[in-house]
Amino acid sequence: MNGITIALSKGRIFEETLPLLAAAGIVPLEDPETSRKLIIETNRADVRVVIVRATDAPTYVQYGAADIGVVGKDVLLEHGGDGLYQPLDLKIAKCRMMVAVPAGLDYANAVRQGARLKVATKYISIAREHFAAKGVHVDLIKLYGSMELAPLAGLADAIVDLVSTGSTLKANNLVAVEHIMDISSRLIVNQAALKLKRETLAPILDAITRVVEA
Ligand code: PRT
Ligand code: MG
Repeated sequence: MNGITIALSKGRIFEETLPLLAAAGIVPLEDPETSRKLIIETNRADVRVVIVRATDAPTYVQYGAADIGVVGKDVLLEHGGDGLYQPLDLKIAKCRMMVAVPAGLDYANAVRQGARLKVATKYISIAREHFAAKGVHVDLIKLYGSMELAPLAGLADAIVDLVSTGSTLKANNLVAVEHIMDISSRLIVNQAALKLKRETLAPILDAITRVVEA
């Protein structure tokens, strides 16, 4: 295939990438929220969008099944970034990676005592690195979603999760106690495609760069 395949997840990444694609003259012809199609044609015969699970976008781009993709820094750090060229912070889908605990828990004390803290998260590598850097001993428990439930159900003492408005934490009587890092989405590019499809890719990457920096 000589054209360009773009990997996007539906939801906030798809929505927030639309204006960036539009600036590059690319308009998807269907909405993944209403269409069940996983391959979406665009106004350009040589550009298509594939709809993937957010955590699968780096994998599609790494193996060249997609030439470019959009992915949260959280997902990228957990993936490792092998085989990916990351030219651009798109500054979309912004949030913060936080440590949160049940309201009322004395977190400072819990991490000071040297006792092992049970931490539930989808973001094992980010969490491991964060607590290792602080010298805090943790037992990490891998979850795939609804991290907020873990401390309430007695599975963990704390969670590491993304926070945007803070309303999910609040609704579950949790409070953020540490800010690990700011998160936004990145444009990732397959390294081979960057060379082999430069003629088609370069104008798209340039147009997106211009609109992000504007
Ligand atoms: O939802 P699904 O399981 O299919 O996949 P996903 O969660 O990986 O995808 P999606 O589309 O929800 O998220 C894609 C990317 O958006 C993530 O990788 C992040 O980089 C980014 N992003 C930005 C967020 C949020 N904001 C966010 N608030 N991802 C998730 N959340 C969740 C968070 O995990 C928590 O459960 O929203 C909840 C908190 O939101 P507030 O507003 O209540 O604080
Ligand atoms: Mg989600």
